[in-house]
Amino acid sequence: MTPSDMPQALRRRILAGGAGVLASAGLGLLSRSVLAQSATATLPFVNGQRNLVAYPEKRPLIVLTSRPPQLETPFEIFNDGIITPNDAFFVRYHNAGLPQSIDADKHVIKIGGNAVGKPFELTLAQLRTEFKPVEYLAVNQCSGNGRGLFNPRVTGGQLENGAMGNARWLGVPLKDVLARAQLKNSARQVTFNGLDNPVMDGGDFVKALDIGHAMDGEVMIAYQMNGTDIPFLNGFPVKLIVPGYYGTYWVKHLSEIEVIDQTFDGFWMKPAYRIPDNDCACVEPGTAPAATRPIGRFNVRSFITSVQDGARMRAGLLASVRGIAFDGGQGIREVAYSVDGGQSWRGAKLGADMGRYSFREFTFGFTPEKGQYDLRVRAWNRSGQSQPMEALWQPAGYMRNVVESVKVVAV
Ligand SMILES: Nc1nc2c(c(=O)[nH]1)N[C@H]1C(S)=C(S)[C@@H](COP(=O)(O)O)O[C@H]1N2
Ligand SMILES: [Mo]
Repeated sequence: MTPSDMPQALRRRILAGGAGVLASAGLGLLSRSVLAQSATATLPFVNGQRNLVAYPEKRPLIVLTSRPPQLETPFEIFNDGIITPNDAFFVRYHNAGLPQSIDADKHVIKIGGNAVGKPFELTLAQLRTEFKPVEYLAVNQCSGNGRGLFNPRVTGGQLENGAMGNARWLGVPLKDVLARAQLKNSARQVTFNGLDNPVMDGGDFVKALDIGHAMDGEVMIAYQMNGTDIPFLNGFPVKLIVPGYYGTYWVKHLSEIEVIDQTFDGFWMKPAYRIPDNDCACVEPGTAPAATRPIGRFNVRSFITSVQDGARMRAGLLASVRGIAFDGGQGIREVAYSVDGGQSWRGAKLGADMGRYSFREFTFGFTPEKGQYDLRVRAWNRSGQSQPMEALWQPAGYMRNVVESVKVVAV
């Protein structure tokens, strides 16, 4: 992002916040020094060369696109802890018209639609003071996390597995806010819009949930992430949290909520963000699904985080291998590991349960002899769902959850 691409709000907020480097160096100097320091990463697929750039409030992250900003978390960071730090959390936008300035004190959320009896506006101050707050950990994951690894390849953002993160969200249940709007019996869906806009007409990013889901008491309007303001690029000052569901529903810079008497069919619900309407949400590679439905909950995933593919290990030395697992909200029941490419499996040790929407840590010990190893992990959730050994395929490149392989050599 060059300084002229950078929304005013980012500048002002950072400058006002007194981040030393920016304030003293000035933006022109900053962008040159960022460029001078910029590192690169090579993701494990063809055309996987990426720049690492530090955007405002962010450490250097993997740049997928700069207009709008789309940033992926370098995978090693997931080994630092169960919570993904705000400055390392991935960023995804669809439209390049980011808000020019957001004054949290003036921000309002408009609640309306043809299925409410009493439309109203809510300020951030009201949200913070007039409702009972709730807090929980939950993973946000982009539908296309891992899309770059699809084989055959599919179009769309070519991500490795860094378009996910786990954070502690503090906010107010959407249910309590909607309860003030006097919902009519005709209420069928609730739509959500944020302050970002398309640069040309059409395609505003609006998402919808069924009324029962919106009123489940868990869907949250969050105003804090990991104990502090939500970073601008992650949706400051308020963001919808839909635990267990793909990130596409987690609308950022939330400004408009409408309760409507029909199924919303805006572009981002139809035809975008749909999956094959069958049990595996998959089709034969290269074919199109006969019918589709909107994408929903996460499937089960697990990753080794302490060892990267291609790493060298010390032969004869006990290595403690660590990783994370998560699912769409049942909670993780079991993680198994293999060091021989899936021939034989043993149970890994689960870490503390931080809630059924959070990453769950696991560990296992492994003393390699000299030679090559193919490490794999596979998780099950509490309803017995797991991960496929061979990757499933679908044309949009969503929902990758194959048992990944980490090849290491012990010397
Ligand atoms: N306002 C707005 N909210 C949005 C989007 C967007 O383009 N605009 N993208 C969605 C998608 S697809 C994802 S994966 C998540 C990413 O959240 P993050 O950028 O905070 O990581 O934001 C969602 N919310
Ligand atoms: Mo996404």
